[in-house]
Amino acid sequence: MPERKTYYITTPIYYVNDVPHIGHAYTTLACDVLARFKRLDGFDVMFLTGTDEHGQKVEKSAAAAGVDPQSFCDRVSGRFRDLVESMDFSIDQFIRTTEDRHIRSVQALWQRIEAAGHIYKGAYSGWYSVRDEAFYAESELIDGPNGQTCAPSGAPVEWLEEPSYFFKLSEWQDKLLDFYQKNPHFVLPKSRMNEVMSFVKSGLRDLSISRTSFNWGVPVPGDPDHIMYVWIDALTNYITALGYPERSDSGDYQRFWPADVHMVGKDILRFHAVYWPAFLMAAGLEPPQRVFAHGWWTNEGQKISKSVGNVIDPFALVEEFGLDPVRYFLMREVPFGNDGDFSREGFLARCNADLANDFGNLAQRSLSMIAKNCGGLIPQPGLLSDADAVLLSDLDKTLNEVRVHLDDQAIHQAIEVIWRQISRANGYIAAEQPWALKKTDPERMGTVLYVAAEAVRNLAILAQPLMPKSMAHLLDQLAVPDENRGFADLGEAGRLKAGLALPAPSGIFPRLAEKDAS
Ligand code: ME8
Repeated sequence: MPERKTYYITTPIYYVNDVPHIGHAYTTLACDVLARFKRLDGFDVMFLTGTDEHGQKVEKSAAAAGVDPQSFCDRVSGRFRDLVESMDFSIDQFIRTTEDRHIRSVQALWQRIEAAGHIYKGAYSGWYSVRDEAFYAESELIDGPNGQTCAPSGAPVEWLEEPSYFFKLSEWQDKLLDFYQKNPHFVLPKSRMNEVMSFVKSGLRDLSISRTSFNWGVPVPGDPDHIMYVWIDALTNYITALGYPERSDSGDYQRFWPADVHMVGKDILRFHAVYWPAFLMAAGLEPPQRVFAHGWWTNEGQKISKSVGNVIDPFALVEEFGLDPVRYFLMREVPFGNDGDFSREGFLARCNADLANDFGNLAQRSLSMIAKNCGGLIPQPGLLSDADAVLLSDLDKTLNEVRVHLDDQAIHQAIEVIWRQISRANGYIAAEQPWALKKTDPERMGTVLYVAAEAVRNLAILAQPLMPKSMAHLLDQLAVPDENRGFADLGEAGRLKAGLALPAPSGIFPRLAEKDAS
């Protein structure tokens, strides 16, 4: 039997200096949708998330909270795990950079890069931002709000002078440009690939990769006064999870590396698209296949920030409106890759229009007419009319269209394809008027309701990655067995059997409203 195709997708590992907010939920959700889609499409999937626990920022946050760094990390990492539960993320692994396996892995990678001659010892003097955990050139700095000099992100910077190990990044300019040219889709969206290329073309300076002024991190092998730069530590998580270095010649590393997609926010693209492939190539390892940089969420038009006090809590949102509307809105509202704004009004309008009206209505009227007019049994279809055949054959083409979009991580376009079919199916029912056929032509009514039920079944299977719980509930109502919910069951292969008894229908998408407005 041929080996199954594999798919390895990762989220950034999140800093534990802060509790999870909607931005973190968004990135992991996008990966969850892609991972679920690939599993249903027959792939062997590895979906990784976790927490980034070292570095000066975390050390400072722990000190401010008055606890030792490890206890602090345990506590906040636990909240990111809770988010996985709360949002039904189908992860295969949760990695923490304080785990022993990871410390071994980072040290092994360092030694390999060093042995290949890409690391030297020197002294760093320059600007550093603890909030970004990043070094900046003088030319990159901007004037901040209070006349302070800031990083381009607006984060404060400080002047550093200390002994440091360096990675010879300056030697990687041509090799990276060559790699991008050969892999023009390495970074998506395309505009982000252009940004990365112009950054690299503008010249690369050697990168300071160790610090001596704090302790919370992985010691440099053979020189424990130096703590590794938190980004070399963090990026390595993607191979630690596959068993690097001990099991790098067999098992998961062989099966899943290079990763299919590193999903990141646009803030951390440079680390993933410049430093990470350079580190890997320097160690003689393959770079990942794709880095997708998505956009930034604001809240009612404002930058989300703890100090403004407008952080959107994903736990509270799910508690208030239920999980699947939240999953749907985040993935559908904004073209994936662009920035987006969260507003409660926009949320309610979108969910009511697309879920309660479009999909909910299609499911509800098809199922309730079968319950009422066909004794709750899937009707026997007669000869198919042109309209029936067109609807079914359009549905058969949907998977391919969705697949093409999701291979480019164009999640919103995949959703649009599904919703176009929902709207066609609603149009079909409106045109065929099965309710009017009950008296005039019950046999034709049976055919129309059969085709409508098939449309619901196919669309529910396709929408599972997006809204797993609601779609499971809908497929239960169509009495589709658990083992017949994969993409192999779409179309002819899984057609509903006439005479199948359905449970009593119940709504899947209640209309949402502000509490005080109802
Ligand atoms: O950068 N909108 O961790 P982090 C959209 N530890 N996405 C957002 C967002 C927003 N407003 N805010 C955060 C780190 N994100 C490093 C990563 S990986 C080897 C190390 C998401 O906790 C987005 O994915 O600061 C962003 O890239 C990530 O959270 C930053 O998380």
